[in-house]
Amino acid sequence: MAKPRFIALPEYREYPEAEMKQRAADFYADIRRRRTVREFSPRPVPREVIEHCLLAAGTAPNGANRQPWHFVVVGSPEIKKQIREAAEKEEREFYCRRAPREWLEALEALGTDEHKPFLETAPCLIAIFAQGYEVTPEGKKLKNYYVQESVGIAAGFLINALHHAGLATLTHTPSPMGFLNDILRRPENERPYLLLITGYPAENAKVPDIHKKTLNEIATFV
Ligand code: IYR
Repeated sequence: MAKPRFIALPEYREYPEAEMKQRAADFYADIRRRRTVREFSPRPVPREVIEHCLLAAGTAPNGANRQPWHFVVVGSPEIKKQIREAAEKEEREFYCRRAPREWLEALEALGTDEHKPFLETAPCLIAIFAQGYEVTPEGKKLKNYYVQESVGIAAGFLINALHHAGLATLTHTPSPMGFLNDILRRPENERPYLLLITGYPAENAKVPDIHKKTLNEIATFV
């Protein structure tokens, strides 16, 4: 058993209460501006921005610090085309056959359908993979813990970091999305978790007129 090694908490900052309140309010004001966008501009995004956002995502708390994620950043038009074709095939199945009526009704307000042009228009698709286990250099399988939670938190950090940098995102989950393993040549221990479409919104991008629940609806103080 490895002995735990501790260091003094580095870089924690407490703010004076007034500043704390202002920061909390400012953060909410900024994150509430984020909207999922389905119409993207083809303008390229700086690689350095994506790199910093991925580093931010990689700081997410996670099970046993295994960091059970891998991000594939797709900028290649050929690979984007392959992903679009495979995703639209699944989506056609979903919208025309598999989806129960109740699910389609729930999606009505969003105006989504089986056409996914953004998979080619957007400059950057970030495929997020979850690693169910690790393979040691000796070829031994090492189980990971709280994989779904960990990768979900990292995806949240990533969406937040991209928004903070001024980029729009769309969380896209064609189902099933095993085709991402084939196209992106990811190993057996990784499962696609989310495809994060990233870029600038198209000039006249429109979003559905939907609203968030109130604090009373989402929280209880006891
Ligand atoms: N994956 C499909 C359907 C879809 C499902 C949910 I839940 C959404 O919030 C949005 C879409 C699609 O991407 O169209």
